[in-house]
Amino acid sequence: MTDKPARIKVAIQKSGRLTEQSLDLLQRCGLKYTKGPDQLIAFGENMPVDVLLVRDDDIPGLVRDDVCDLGIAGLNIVEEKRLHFLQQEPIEPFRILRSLDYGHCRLAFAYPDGSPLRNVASLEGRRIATSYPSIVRDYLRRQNVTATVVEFSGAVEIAPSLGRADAICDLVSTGATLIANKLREGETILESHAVLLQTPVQVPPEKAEWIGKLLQRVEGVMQVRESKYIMMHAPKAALAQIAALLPGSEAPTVLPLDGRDDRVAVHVVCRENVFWETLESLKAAGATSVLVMPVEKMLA
Ligand code: PRT
Ligand code: ZN
Repeated sequence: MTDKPARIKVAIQKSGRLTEQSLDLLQRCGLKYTKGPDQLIAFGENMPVDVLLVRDDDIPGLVRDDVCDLGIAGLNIVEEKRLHFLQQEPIEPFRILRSLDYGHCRLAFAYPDGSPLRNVASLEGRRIATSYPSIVRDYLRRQNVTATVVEFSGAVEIAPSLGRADAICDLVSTGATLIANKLREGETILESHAVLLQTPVQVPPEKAEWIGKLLQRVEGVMQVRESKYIMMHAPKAALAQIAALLPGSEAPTVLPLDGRDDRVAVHVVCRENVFWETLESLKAAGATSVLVMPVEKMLA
């Protein structure tokens, strides 16, 4: 074990698609911070938690080497680095603590328009450009396809038109980049989103306590984002029907209404998003005065 002071270091992306939501998540967990003069570290003011702002590619390595206790990066980067580290040393390089609800994209094959290539099986003996060589090699091996993986660090989508590859495997979100480069999307090999990583090293108790607190708060933030507090008036006779319509709810609180024997007030927390269709079904079941409110904080 190293002799580090008991402050927790969390690595997040310095500037990119995951930065804003990662900082927002830490702030919602209660962290107030001041950025250092070099903008590479944000010092926690009210918790023993400092945030290192780095390139996303460096995050898994910083967590593996125990330079940082926690890290947030896309599963695409995490899985690529995990496979790479496992080749060097056959022990899990870090722990993936949980999935986060942002940074969604997919790692997928794509074939040039008009080419005879249509699926992974047709890639036998061909060249595939990608920034994810370990994931792609691992996938091809499992599919029993022998192909050459050409590593690109960016602009993978132009590799076929440059004559450098026959197909690509890259991240896709809306699909607009593929269309603009005359590529057809094929098989998805990884559904990706941001994940929270922890060092594989056992942490001292004073750090473990804060990591535990932080994790519980992350859990709360994730639940709150989806949760809604619903209030309505409903016929007593329709209570079972109404409870069945509410997504992910626990037993509702049922309160009497002044001067009404047949109707009650119903309050409930739904742990899933509530859509207009649900409200329409509640109304059809006899509910009136239906209010849906956001939940500010939650501790399960
Ligand atoms: O500087 P640094 O190395 O930290 O940043 P970066 O440029 O490597 O990463 P960045 O900020 O682009 O992405 C960070 C993470 O966001 C990725 O590792 C993914 O986990 C996630 N993410 C989500 C995406 C996308 N969506 C995405 N669409 N990362 C990249 N893209 C790119 C993709 O590579 C392709 O070029 O967007 C293009 C496709 O988008 P569509 O919408 O046209 O399909
Ligand atoms: Zn990167």
